[in-house]
Amino acid sequence: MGFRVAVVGATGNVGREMLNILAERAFPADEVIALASSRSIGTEVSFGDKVLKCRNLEHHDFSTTDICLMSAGGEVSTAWSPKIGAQGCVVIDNSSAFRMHHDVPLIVPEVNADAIVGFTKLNIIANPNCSTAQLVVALKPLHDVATIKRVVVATYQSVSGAGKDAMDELFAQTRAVFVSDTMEIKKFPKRIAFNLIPQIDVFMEDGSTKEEWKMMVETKKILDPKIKLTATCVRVPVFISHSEAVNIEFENPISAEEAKNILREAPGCLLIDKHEPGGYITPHEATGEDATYISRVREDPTVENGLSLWCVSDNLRKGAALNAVQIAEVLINRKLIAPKKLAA
Ligand code: 11C
Repeated sequence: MGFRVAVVGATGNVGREMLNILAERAFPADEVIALASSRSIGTEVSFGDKVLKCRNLEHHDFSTTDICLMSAGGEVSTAWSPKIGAQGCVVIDNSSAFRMHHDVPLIVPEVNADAIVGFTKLNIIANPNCSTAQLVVALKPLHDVATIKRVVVATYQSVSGAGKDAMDELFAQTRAVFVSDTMEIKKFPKRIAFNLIPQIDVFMEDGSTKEEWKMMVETKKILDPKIKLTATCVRVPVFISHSEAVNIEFENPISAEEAKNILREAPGCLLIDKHEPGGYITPHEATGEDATYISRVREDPTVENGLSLWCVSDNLRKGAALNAVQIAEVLINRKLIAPKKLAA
């Protein structure tokens, strides 16, 4: 008997990718149900070679569902995830609503799969922010060997992180430049076409942005609370895949060559690092792929035990949908859930 899986927010960028990934990985589901808000009822979404019609989230009986992949934003998650969890359906939530909650594990399977056991109180497991997920996949194997003290990261984040409307805005603005049309700015604080914007999410009191804060607190929760991290998060005119320039200071010595050998073998990582033009990964190549790509690994002689590297991953996949499905796979592989027996 297989599982019953609901995808909430099935018409969004991440919801659609969740359905793709469930199908690609032949997830052991007897039924996959696409759920959305009332305005998207009946909208058709692809699931492998099938087409699913979105049903109304409000009318779904979660007591007959085993796993809910939730990607409908923080407000919907705050309202729905605890109710769904209370009906015995495990919620894997892609929003930031519960990430820092004491009783909610925040999981990247390659990094802290063992922490998943903490989900049973609320039946909610959180998926991290996309920019955090790829970063911790790259940091974890290095931390295990040389102990990270401090990370300085600058991100180059694609517009798909801000949703489908944001992708449409980049497209429309780019077109407007070429045909000399009026340019509309709606989703981003400034024009994004042929530009970049050093603000993702709202400002915090200390002048950092919430995206930068999330990278710091989520890395601590997933990897190690002792790691110090400072981030500068920047939106760039790229449709999909986030890139990160990462500088790391370690407790113990580690050479670039050692780091490369470790990253070559590390789960979820793919090293592409040739010292020649094009011998590194770009967001265009990472799109549609599952790996966290690492390039440009080099020693930083300006600090003791320092390394710099370049890290790129598909933010809709490892940064969101893939990580959520991998969490569901951990639940199943570790026998932490079993399909509910439904009345005949
Ligand atoms: C972005 N990282 O690129 C954001 C999107 O906390 O899940 C994901 C926000 C989050 O805009």
